[in-house]
Amino acid sequence: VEAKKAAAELAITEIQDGMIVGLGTGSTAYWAIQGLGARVQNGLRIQAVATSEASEKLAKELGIPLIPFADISEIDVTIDGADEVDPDWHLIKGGGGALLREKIVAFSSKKLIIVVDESKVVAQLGAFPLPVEVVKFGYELTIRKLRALGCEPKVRVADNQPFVTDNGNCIIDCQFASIPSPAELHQAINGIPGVVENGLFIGMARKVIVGYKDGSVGSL
Ligand code: A5P
Repeated sequence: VEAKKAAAELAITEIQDGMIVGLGTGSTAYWAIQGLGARVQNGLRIQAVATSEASEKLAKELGIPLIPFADISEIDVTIDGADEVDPDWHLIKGGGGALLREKIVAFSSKKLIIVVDESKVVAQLGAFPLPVEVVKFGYELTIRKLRALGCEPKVRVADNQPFVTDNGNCIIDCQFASIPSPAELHQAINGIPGVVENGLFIGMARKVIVGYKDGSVGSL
């Protein structure tokens, strides 16, 4: 907890009056939203968009003003977590199932700040199974095409049912032996009809803040 909180607290120091802020999802982004809530209560004036229903609910509880996507063209800063970060700042995201909304928000953000604890930093992506969001229609076929890319695909289950995303889709967790060429794999996966989006975030992060067990922080 300390490591995640420390990283999140450093990240929110970048947020200033008047900004439109993207709120990430997960247990690290949670601390960023908490910290922003406290600053808003102390007079910080921001407007926010959320990357999941869970984060939207938390923001509302904390009194962070939310703005409809229709009213914005760009987001100033988004603060989000990740499941893996490599030395090129490529990411695997979607462990929490929010990868599609996270990628939509990240793509329209001037700056994406990633907050992680040290356990997420890897030399090469792929030990964490890559989450892929797929539509339910014909997903047995979609899964075969994913397997043909060289992974062991598994339908994500929650409470003995296939997990359903905020967008009404399924998540297939794809275990590759390793992911030596993340950009190519990203293209190949998104080229399969039935795939909505995958959890590889290539060249999107502009800053990575790493929190350590002793509460110290550093940049990657
Ligand atoms: C949510 O879909 C993910 O992309 C999260 O950003 C990721 O799982 C990180 O979550 P934690 O901070 O809880 O590890």
